[in-house]
Amino acid sequence: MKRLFVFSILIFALVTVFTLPVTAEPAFELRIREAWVIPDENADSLPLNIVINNPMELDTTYTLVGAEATIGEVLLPDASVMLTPGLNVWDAAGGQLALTHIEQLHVGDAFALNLMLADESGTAYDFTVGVLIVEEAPQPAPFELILPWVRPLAEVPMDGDMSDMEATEEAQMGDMSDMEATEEAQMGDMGDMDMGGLTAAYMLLVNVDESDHTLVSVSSPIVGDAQLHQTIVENDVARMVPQEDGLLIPANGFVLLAPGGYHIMLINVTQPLVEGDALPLTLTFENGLSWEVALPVYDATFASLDLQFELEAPE
Ligand SMILES: [Cu+2]
Repeated sequence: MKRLFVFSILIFALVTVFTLPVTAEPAFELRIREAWVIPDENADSLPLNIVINNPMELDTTYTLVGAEATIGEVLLPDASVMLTPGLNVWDAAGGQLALTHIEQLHVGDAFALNLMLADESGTAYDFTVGVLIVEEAPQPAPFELILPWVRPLAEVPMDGDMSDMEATEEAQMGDMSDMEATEEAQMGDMGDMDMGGLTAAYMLLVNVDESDHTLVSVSSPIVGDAQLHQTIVENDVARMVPQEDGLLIPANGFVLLAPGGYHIMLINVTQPLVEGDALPLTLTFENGLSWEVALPVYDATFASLDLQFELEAPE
């Protein structure tokens, strides 16, 4: 880990100005399509395939100044890598980014890739992408993710039996009198009660298609039960309502999944989720279309949430 750190700092110093802040703001406007790596035991390094939409209307070009992943060392090409306005496809043909000194890659798993970006003015941004480990490239779909994240989960129950805990959880939900009692606070309470295996996923899900789509189900190989929920506050009481009809994403529009609102409830998670991990997730839509993504694990702040709410509907 120390070596990775030195590596990224070196890149930082060589490629860009020295005034970049150490802690950068997340890059909110960038939209993730697909990101994947295909394991190959015989290769010294593996290409990192990433498709990112940098919205045209913002007319901003970013330079990649560093990249790191806990799973291995990220190699940057000698030439500077740019995110130009429009769709950016970094793939094996493009030879942009590669992974080397890889610890372990299991097909079906995922990891987080942290990219450090700088815009033309030298302002730095953090951009975290969940990368799928797959046997073949995932099918493209007319969707994009902005700031996807999964709340970390320190522990999971040893016996894997959550039936009693779920019953307790339901009881808990009906009795929230605090205005701040979102599902986040509820999870905090559950954590205190030693309720493992339960967390939530959030994102801004953009539909770039000309027709409406409805997200009807979600699944993950390491999640027993993933449900679409909405937290609703009535008479100062917060409760989570399963969205039986799914989540509608209007044509060329988006739906925001954020603490206190819509979210993907992850129940019976079988592995701890720590920063540096990513959760592989399959989103299935009403027409049978499914989209494989990976959501990076970290604890986003409420400050960043405000910015998400300020985003305007995509063109
Ligand atoms: Cu929930």
